[in-house]
Amino acid sequence: MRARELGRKSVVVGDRVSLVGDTSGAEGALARIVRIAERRSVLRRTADDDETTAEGRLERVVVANADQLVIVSALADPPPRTGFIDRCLVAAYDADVEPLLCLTKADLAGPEEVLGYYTELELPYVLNRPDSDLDALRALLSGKVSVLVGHSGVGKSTLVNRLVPDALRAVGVVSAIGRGRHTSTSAVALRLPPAPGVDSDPGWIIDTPGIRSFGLAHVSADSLLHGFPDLVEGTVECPPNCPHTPDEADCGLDAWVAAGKADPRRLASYRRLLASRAGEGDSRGDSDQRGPGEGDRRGPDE
Ligand SMILES: Nc1nc2c(ncn2[C@@H]2O[C@H](COP(=O)(O)OP(=O)(O)OP(=O)(O)O)[C@@H](O)[C@H]2O)c(=O)[nH]1
Ligand SMILES: [Mg+2]
Repeated sequence: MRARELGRKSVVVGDRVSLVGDTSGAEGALARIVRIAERRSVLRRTADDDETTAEGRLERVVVANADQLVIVSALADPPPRTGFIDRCLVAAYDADVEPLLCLTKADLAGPEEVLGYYTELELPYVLNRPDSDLDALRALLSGKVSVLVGHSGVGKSTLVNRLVPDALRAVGVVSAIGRGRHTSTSAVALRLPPAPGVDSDPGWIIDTPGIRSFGLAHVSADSLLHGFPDLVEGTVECPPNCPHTPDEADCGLDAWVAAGKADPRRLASYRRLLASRAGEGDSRGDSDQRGPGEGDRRGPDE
């Protein structure tokens, strides 16, 4: 339990804490969390993108101290949404957490379209199907604390069960998008089992409930661009304080894309995020008041 002296400070999955009391873990044992160590990284999201609204200010810490954000996207059922992946990338760069794209259900559809969208980015990725071996993924998880995020039904818990055979995470059927039932309801950190014959630390994996959107009200307009490293160089010719919006005639990004240096869909995605932050629609009106780390019951929007 939390000690009273912690006040309203929240404890989230991934926190390193100091305990006093009976730390034996035996049945009936009681220990108190008396201190939360300084967090190395904090992955946050907000309920929507506009910081002038109550929803935009409702911030949820997804997880503390993660080294890697594993963006889990199914190739079908539910279909991939690059807008959502782009938001996760922004959040990862903002939190100084390395991104890894994990494409699941490769038995149902090919990855070409999603990967084609990210060709200009050196984004590490893994492909998964029910019969694929997980060696490549294990190698990328080794020695790190990795958190899985993605829409409901993309196969996060299925993956965790394969990586950690005694995890016994419940897996569900994919519900109609928008109906938004999700199977996992809280985030759980699990220690990965050591690989046979390998001495190094296998790392930790954190399963989280499905989310429908990744609100970015806490990320400044300037920092949004960090999630689009393929566009950054295209802004060097911009006038000072260029807002990079479509109505800014001198914005260098239009010429950058016209010259074939980046995918026009990436620029469109970046500008959608800018508009959303400015409260110009596209924000995800997910205004329910649930606590940190909990999933979104309604279905994915982006
Ligand atoms: N065909 C196929 N189905 C898969 C694959 N991975 C997972 N599934 C199925 O997808 C469904 C949803 O999987 P879950 O692991 O519960 O998804 P989740 O991401 O944990 O969902 P939430 O907990 O709701 O966020 C289950 O019926 C799985 O059997 C895959 O690689 N291929
Ligand atoms: Mg799950």
